[in-house]
Amino acid sequence: MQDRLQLVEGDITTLDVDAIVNAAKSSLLGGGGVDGAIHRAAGKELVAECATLGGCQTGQAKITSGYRLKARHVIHTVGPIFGAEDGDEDALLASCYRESLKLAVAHGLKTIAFPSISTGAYGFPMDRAARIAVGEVRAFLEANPSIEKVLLVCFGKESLRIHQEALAIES
Ligand code: AR6
Repeated sequence: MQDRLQLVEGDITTLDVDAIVNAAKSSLLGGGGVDGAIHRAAGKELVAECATLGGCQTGQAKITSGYRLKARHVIHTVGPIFGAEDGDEDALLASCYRESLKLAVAHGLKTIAFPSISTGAYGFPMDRAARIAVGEVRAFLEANPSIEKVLLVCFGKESLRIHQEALAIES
């Protein structure tokens, strides 16, 4: 199990995987942070496809092509805004991971990379978010043997340290 869930430090836009997950906003029309980086790297065809999708609700996910990215697809999910979801933040964040992985399975994808959803502009404490991510991905992998590898991409050393701790606590 452990080897199917891995931590990597770096920029998610560079990864050669079946899908990278985008921490998007509900319009799906691009923004700052990882969303901005993914749209810049993929090229403007990505926002054109996103514009056909009718947005996305918090905790849900939608899939597009990856265009100029090495990743074949982008799975766009909308994380909760910490403190603005009537106490449903944890459940909505867990839903982001689960719904993204369900989409991956439905499209026959085997390798998926996630950023730390909601922990930038949306203000989710990273230690709490990392424990939810690890717990949710582990549970999903146990039930879904078709997924070969899930990467949790840590943007910087501090993020890597926090995710290593979460992995140790949740194992
Ligand atoms: N690769 C991997 N992780 C990254 C990268 C990257 N290139 N760039 C940033 N991160 P955020 P959110 C990390 O703010 O909190 C956008 O404007 C970052 O350090 O990108 O879900 C959207 O349009 C942080 O840990 O996403 C929405 O409006 C994590 O990615 C809103 O921000 C998430 O930070 C979404 O906010």
